[in-house]
Parts: sequence; structure tokens; C-alpha cells
Amino acid sequence: MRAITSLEIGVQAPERSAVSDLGVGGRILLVDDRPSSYERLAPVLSAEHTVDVEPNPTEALFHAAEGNYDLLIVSLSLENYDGLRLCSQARSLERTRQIPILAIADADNNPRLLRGLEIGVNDYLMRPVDKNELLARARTQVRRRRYTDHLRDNVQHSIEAAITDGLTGLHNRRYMESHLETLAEQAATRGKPLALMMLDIDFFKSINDNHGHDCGDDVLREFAVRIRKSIRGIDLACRYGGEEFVIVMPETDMHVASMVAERLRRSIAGEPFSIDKGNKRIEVTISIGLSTLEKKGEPVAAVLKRADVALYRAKHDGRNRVVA
Ligand code: GH3
Ligand code: MG
Ligand code: MG
Ligand code: MG
Repeated sequence: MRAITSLEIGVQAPERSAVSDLGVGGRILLVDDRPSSYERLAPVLSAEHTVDVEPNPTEALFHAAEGNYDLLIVSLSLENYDGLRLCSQARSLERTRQIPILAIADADNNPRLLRGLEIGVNDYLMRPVDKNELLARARTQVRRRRYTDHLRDNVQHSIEAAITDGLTGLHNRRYMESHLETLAEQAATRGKPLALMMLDIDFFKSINDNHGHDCGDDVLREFAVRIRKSIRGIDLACRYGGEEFVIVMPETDMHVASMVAERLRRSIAGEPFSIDKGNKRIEVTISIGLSTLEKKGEPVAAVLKRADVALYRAKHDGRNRVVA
């Protein structure tokens, strides 16, 4: 990234997190190419925010897309460039669309200001700029920006929590069951196979009994890590219940699924789990039941049921084995 023509203002912006709800401590990019203007505005703003000044709108757009800014302040009456065009470009680019824009307009140029408002400028100031008004309007935009970021993070977070198993970070059963429907439909439509693996840790109850429930949890987490390492990006792994897991493998037939399952079974049995912060190593084995989607339109519950029956047989036949 090319260097920004930042002014050495020497005023430290307040700590961001501590004061974020006040709308100060923001990162502002001031796009202005008249020294008489920015040499006055930047120091005012930097009393409350971190300010970069960029006289060239093309560069400004580049920085705005890369620089994690809370606010763009754009002079509409740049000497050498078109400030309106910058506003319009910032609104059309994915990475800058959400950044609020505060325009600074000349009092004698109302048509340009109206165009700016149409383009989606969030607020404006008229020259000569009143310092207190500049600060107040900047604060409002920074606060709004922080608030929408906060909302977006919260929504994102709730969605993730709703589909994730808290202990292992894998998907949860609810998500798997709803997504399995989609994967089965896709497989049927495209004429591709779909395999499903149901895995259960052998004698997990005695792991809990012998080492404690927390160590049992460690085993579950470590198992999830190993599952993740052994599957592809398009596979879907979930914690189905207590110590039972399901892996859905699109575009995989029974032959390949058996090889994947056998490799995983062997790697679990062959490498003891390091738990309790590395203080304990315990041997773990798993049993696996396999099934595939048999025909178009088959209910996914039937596919799950066949894997469950196969798993039951693997247990019955002596555990630490794969049954199709
Ligand atoms: P099998 O080989 O037949 O699968 O025997 P098992 O002992 O693994 O199976 P069983 O179903 O009898 O016991 C499962 C145990 O898993 C019982 C339950 O207390 C324990 N469990 C379920 N969820 C958790 C969990 O989140 N953490 C821990 N530590 N234990 C759990
Ligand atoms: Mg059981
Ligand atoms: Mg078990
Ligand atoms: Mg079980």
C-alpha cells in the first residue's frame, strides 16, 4: 500500500474501544487537495479521531477500500479532481459501500450538493466550515458506523452460534439435518453419489469414568480436530449427539467412503489422544457405520437410519471397525 499523505498533527486520537459509543476515536480519511482547507480541518478532527489526508481521489478510493476507515470526508470542490465522482465510486464499490461519507460543499454550488445527496452522501457541511459543526457531524457518522458494524457482528455471531456445536466447533445436528436435505437433492439432480458416515467413540463412558468428564470433553475436542483434518472442504462434519458424529461426503461412493472411514478409524486407534493439557495420553477407538443415498428422492432420514444400523453392527461385532 502506498503511503498516505498524512499530516503530522501530533494529537493522539482517544482509545477506540473505550469511547466507541461516543462516536469519537474513529478513523477518518479526509479527501481534500487545498492546503488552506485541510490544514485547518485536519487538526480539528484529529482532536477526536485519527485522520489521514489524501489529496488524490484515485488514491483515496484505494485507501478507503484497504484502510478500515469509519468515515470519508470529501471536499466536493477539489481543485484538480471531481469529488462527486469519488463519492459515486465509493458507493458502487463493495469494499467502500458501507463507509459513511460527509461532503464539504461550497455555499455557491447547490446543484453539486444535490447530486452528492442523490449519490448517497450521508451528510454535508457548507464552507466556511464551522469547527464545532464539523466535529458534531463527524461524531454522528462515526457513531452510526460503529453501531451498524456492531449490529452486523451480532447477527453474524447469532447465526454462527445457532449452527455450531459449542464444545467442538463443528456444525450441530440441526444444521446437518437441514443441510443434508440440500446436499441429497443436489446429488440426485446431478446424478452424483453421496455418502454418510456415522461415528461413535467406543466405551466413551469409561473414559469419563476413568479420567473425569473434563478429560472426556478434551477427547471430544481432539476427535473433532482429527475429523476436520481428514475431510475435504465440501464434506460436512457435525457433532450429532454426545460422543456421536456424522460426516456427509458429497460426490463420494461407498468404495471411497469405506477407504476414508477405514483410514480415519486406523489413525484414531494408532495415535493416542493427548489430553489434559498434554498431561495424559489415552487410547481411543471409534466405530463407524456407512451408508449412501440409494435413489433419487429417498428421505435423508432413511440414509441416516442405514448408517445408524451399520454403526450398531460395528459395535455388536466388537467395535473399532467400519461397517457398511
Ligand atoms: P459404546 O462403545 O457402546 O459407544 O459405549 P459408550 O460408553 O461410548 O456409550 P454410552 O452411550 O453408554 O455412553 C456415552 C457417554 O457419553 C455417556 C455420556 O455421559 C457421555 N457424554 C455425552 N455427552 C458428553 C459430553 O459432552 N462430554 C462428556 N465428557 N461426556 C459426554
Ligand atoms: Mg452408545
Ligand atoms: Mg460410544
Ligand atoms: Mg453413542
